[in-house]
Amino acid sequence: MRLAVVAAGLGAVFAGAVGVGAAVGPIGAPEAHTSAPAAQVAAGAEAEAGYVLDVLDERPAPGTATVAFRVLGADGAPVTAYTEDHGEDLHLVAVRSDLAGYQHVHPEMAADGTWTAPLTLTPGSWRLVVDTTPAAGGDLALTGDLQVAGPYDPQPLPGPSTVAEVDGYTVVLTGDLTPGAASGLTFSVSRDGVPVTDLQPYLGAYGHLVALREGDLEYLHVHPVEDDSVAPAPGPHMEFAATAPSAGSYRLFLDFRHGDAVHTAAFTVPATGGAAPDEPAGHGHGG
Ligand SMILES: [Cu+2]
Repeated sequence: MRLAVVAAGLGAVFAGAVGVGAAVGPIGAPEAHTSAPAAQVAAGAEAEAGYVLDVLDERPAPGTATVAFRVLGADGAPVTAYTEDHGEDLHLVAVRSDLAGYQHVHPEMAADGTWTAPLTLTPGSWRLVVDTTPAAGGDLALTGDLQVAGPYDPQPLPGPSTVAEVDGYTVVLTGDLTPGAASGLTFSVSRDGVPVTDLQPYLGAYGHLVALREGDLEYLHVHPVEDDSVAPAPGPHMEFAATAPSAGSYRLFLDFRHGDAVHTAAFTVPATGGAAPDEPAGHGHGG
């Protein structure tokens, strides 16, 4: 049953935030990976809608490594044509199995469909998430793993917190996660006690949120709260809606851009209480 919920609800790995407020921002409504047919969304599975993530070297050395991979279609051939989303053909998230070392990068593709990107890897098992939309269709979140040799130094998940400090910024999270129910999450950015109101667009939005569950590294369903009648404001608030498929601890990674640099604020958020997760009516899926 849980897998069915996952398949139905986990379309969004990346979601852009709509700023809250009336100020006119320089960008339009953000895009989000929320429109994928449920049957094509099965985060956590290696194959999805017939597509497979083919990691070319699953055992890179620790340090700065170039990860290389291909997206193979149902016919086994590498996909070379993609549809841009959030300004990129393909988004790669890498995180160690203890949810440390989060990286969100944009690989380059060679003509033969081989993607490469530099990652900084410490010993341990790493989860790769490739978020992409082949031109032929299908909004994918393909996963794979890397095993990096060396002494693994697992880090405990930081305790739940609604405040994150990063690069001199303070980000405050308002909202809770309730298993099986949509919840609003608002992030507010300030620096030295002053709200930041001149966030810079990053990948077509003012904020991007990636969320993973402790343990199985499953994704949380996240999408921006959109109001088509109001242009997004460049801070200080970024709003998302999220549905936690089941109880557990989630690590949220919020990317935002300010001062010509991208900053990532991370939060541990427990999802407790609420209704037991169940498969929503009307969410068909391919099993
Ligand atoms: Cu990206």
